[in-house]
Amino acid sequence: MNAPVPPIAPETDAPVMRTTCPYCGVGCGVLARPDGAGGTSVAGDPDHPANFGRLCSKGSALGETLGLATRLLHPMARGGDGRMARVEWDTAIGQIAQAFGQTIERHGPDAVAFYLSGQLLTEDYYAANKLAKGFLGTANVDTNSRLCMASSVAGHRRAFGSDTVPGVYADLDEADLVVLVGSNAAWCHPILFRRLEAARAGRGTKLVVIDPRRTATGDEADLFLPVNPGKDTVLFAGLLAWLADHEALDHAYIDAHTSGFAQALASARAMAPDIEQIARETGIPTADLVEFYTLFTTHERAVTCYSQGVNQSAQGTDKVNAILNVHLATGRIGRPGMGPFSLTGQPNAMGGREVGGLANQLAAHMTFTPADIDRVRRFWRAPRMAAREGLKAVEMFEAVAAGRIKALWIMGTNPAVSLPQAASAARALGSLDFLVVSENVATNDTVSCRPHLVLPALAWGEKDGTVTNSERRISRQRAFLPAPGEARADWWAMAQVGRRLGFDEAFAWRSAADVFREHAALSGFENDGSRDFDLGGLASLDDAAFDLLAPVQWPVRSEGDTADKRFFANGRFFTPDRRARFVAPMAARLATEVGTDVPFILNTGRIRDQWHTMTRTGLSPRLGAHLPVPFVEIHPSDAAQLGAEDGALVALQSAHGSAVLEARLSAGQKRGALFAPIHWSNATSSNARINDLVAAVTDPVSGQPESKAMPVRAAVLPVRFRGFILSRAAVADLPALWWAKVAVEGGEGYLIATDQEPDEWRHHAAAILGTRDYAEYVDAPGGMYRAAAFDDAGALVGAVFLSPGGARASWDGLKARLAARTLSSTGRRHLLSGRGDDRAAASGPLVCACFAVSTSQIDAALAAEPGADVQRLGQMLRAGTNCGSCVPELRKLIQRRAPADLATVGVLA
Ligand SMILES: Nc1nc2c(c(=O)[nH]1)N[C@H]1C(S)=C(S)[C@@H](COP(=O)(O)OP(=O)(O)OC[C@H]3O[C@@H](n4cnc5c(=O)[nH]c(N)nc54)[C@H](O)[C@@H]3O)O[C@H]1N2
Ligand SMILES: Nc1nc2c(c(=O)[nH]1)N[C@H]1C(S)=C(S)[C@@H](COP(=O)(O)OP(=O)(O)OC[C@H]3O[C@@H](n4cnc5c(=O)[nH]c(N)nc54)[C@H](O)[C@@H]3O)O[C@H]1N2
Ligand code: SF4
Ligand SMILES: [Mo]
Repeated sequence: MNAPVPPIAPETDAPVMRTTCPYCGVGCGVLARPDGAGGTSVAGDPDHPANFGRLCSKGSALGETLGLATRLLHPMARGGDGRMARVEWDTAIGQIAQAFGQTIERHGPDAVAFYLSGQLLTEDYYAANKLAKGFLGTANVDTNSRLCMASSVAGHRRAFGSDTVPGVYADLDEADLVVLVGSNAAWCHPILFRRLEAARAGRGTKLVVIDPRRTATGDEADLFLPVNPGKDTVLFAGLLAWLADHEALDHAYIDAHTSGFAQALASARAMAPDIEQIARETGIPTADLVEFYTLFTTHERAVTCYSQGVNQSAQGTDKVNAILNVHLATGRIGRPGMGPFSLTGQPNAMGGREVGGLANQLAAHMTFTPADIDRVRRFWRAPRMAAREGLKAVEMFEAVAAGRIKALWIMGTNPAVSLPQAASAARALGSLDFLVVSENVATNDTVSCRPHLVLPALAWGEKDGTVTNSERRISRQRAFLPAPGEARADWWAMAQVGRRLGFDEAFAWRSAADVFREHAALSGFENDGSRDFDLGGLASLDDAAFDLLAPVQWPVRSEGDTADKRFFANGRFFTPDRRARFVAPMAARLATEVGTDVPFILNTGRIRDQWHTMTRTGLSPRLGAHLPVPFVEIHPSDAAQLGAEDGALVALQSAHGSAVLEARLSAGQKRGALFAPIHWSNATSSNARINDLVAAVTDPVSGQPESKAMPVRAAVLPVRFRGFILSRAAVADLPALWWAKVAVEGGEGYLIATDQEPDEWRHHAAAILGTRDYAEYVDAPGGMYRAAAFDDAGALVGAVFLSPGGARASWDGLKARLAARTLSSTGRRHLLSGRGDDRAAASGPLVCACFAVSTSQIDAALAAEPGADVQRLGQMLRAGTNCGSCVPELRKLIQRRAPADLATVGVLA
């Protein structure tokens, strides 16, 4: 158990635990205080150097996601009848050891594999790699980071000889120019973005955003460059040539510390011969190109942050190197306020890279060279070292489908949703001889793929260990809740399997601290500065020191190492000749081109208040209120051509699958481009799993899939009725044509579409609302159906509402009623009339998730005070004053109302 952390709120007796947010790679410190009755309050840790007390909407809502209702609490095994039944942990461990052991005996070590996640703790990740690469003899260990950071890893290794993120967050405070490439940081790294906004307010930092669509982040930019999908390489090749032509190169740095410059410049010139050609290819107006190039030329303190718009593409590694090239050519790397900066997505994307979680890496940032293999073998005293790289995620699932991989252990990821060609991936899982899934939740699309065994893993608040954020800072995740049911740490389960296979000594860890010390020791083993990753100074922490470990950035080469944590200021890299390498960019082409039958290009990504496949954020009513349904963003002119009004259902179809999504008209889209979120799965919607459409095409260097440019066609899906269902309990087997599930206060909500007549819905409603008393209103000719059920106290417990037409009806009034738990008799009477409680009914979409402030409240405030700015809105409604994630949207609402010259607003402090 953890030693109690020094008291943080001395005025109360409640134990407060310092821990780390389990969502994005910003890695914010969290103070968690369980109330002893199943609830937990959370707040930002004012002393954590990633967030200094702030949390975004997702972090703030963590307390709402800790319930046990959806959790997997016991190991379950599939019996002969196909049903899952409880088994003892001991039996489960025996089954895995036997299945993996026998498969290796019969088919060799490469017939088994592990598919892991950047949401595992470093200790879990370390255990998996040691087991597979040292003791089972296979490097078939890959992770969802392949879908996330692999191109950055590959780009770093090509340029630096190591997978090193050179900079630190403080560089954003000290920069004069920040360029965000393929990053919607306002939504995906919100607290880091707020830090950047604060720096802009203080120092006037210029912000350039490069993205094919205008996002909440793009809205905040001084200069927004709407690059054509995939054309970042051309844009940065053009910048390299421009720097050369405008005498902005650092020749001394290039000569002393790099190689390959002349060739890279020649290739860049060939790719981007003149500004008109660059404008044509990138779709960026010439004047804006010149402005960007000039800004970069004249601002030495420049940081270029990049994320999935760069990584997730068929030429992602070249995009990364095109960015690294311009920083190397100007010597702007490793010094305060300058450098390239890969923003990592998951809370422990970096930790996974540190332990060698990718199939082409070995532990502690070593690779599959004979010397490294031998070093790791000696350290582990490994009987069966993997001798070569293993299969990368997409190849791994191809090998599963082809029957070459026969036993697979999935841990902390939901590949049936997140892999490209998700339906094929799910089918492949069903064909395995042995599939084990370690999960927090009892059901999701992967758990539905008929695993032989599912294992209950500890979740956030229960697990204990370390994670590393985007700036290489290691923070503790500490347990503040007891392990529920029979849930166990992932590292523990793997260590048990290792021991069952006969490797007692190698897997004798008693705690996360034991695993961490071994990991730290390996990083320092025969290192002497030859490898970037070094935690040698933490290798002998005792248990108490591990429990109290304060956030610390690597490298920590010796105890108390306080050297500057930036890399490469000294110009010494980790290549054999210690010089950085320029990489000549290759022609930038999309993997698959649009055509007449597939005229749209589908881009995919994230929304502000949901996390990936929604197994956790999907439980929070507050987070569900911002963007409740799966949608597709479409340019108004394209929508007009399709005949799609805002809110209509649109069917997308690709060569691989289809989805039905609600149209959101947005002038921020390019013509011919669509954007859809990745979050919905078959568990949360009838037909919105976006990766069913996305082809499994990968970058040739990194193996990362192209997730952001899939050719599709689109058509309006005519439906006769739209409506919703509200229910205290989840509803199984919805009889609707289309549905999406939304967490609502007091129960579950479903937004639905149907072609069935009101009369048919009378039967469905009876089944959904059960035997309880309910009132009905049927207007068959008018196409209206409404039913509402009440409990003995008269409170609303369920409702089914349908109305004719293709647009979604507002459900805010009814939602408020379900939450209320009591209802006046007038309220009940009004309910079926659809009039509802006016205040609640008029609330409209939620903008500020922290204080539940809706669009209509904001509109009302702006009507009352037309000159109100963001700060004033904060005073009036509290909107935007907590996490600030909604500030860009507030600004937009203000701009929409205000004449252009009134639209300037201050930045929140
Ligand atoms: N709210 C929220 N935050 C998250 C997550 C979440 O699920 N929800 N997930 C976390 C994880 S794991 C990750 S990896 C990060 C991802 O963080 P981001 O990378 O910021 O998020 P995405 O929405 O995937 O994609 C970023 C942008 O790339 C743009 N893009 C698409 N194609 C191109 C292109 O060719 N060039 C350029 N320049 N841009 C392009 C997209 O339009 C999109 O706006 O977010 C993390 N934070
Ligand atoms: N088209 C398209 N596809 C994408 C992306 C995209 O932008 N576009 N983005 C890609 C990226 S960057 C990412 S990171 C992936 C994310 O995709 P996934 O990793 O598949 O998404 P999650 O929902 O985070 O899945 C994590 C699962 O692990 C469980 N879990 C959480 N913590 C633990 C734990 O400690 N132990 C165990 N055993 N289980 C745990 C959760 O309940 C959940 O089911 O999606 C990728 N796929
Ligand atoms: S920015 Fe938000 S999601 Fe990311 S670590 Fe901080 S609180 Fe968590
Ligand atoms: Mo990610």
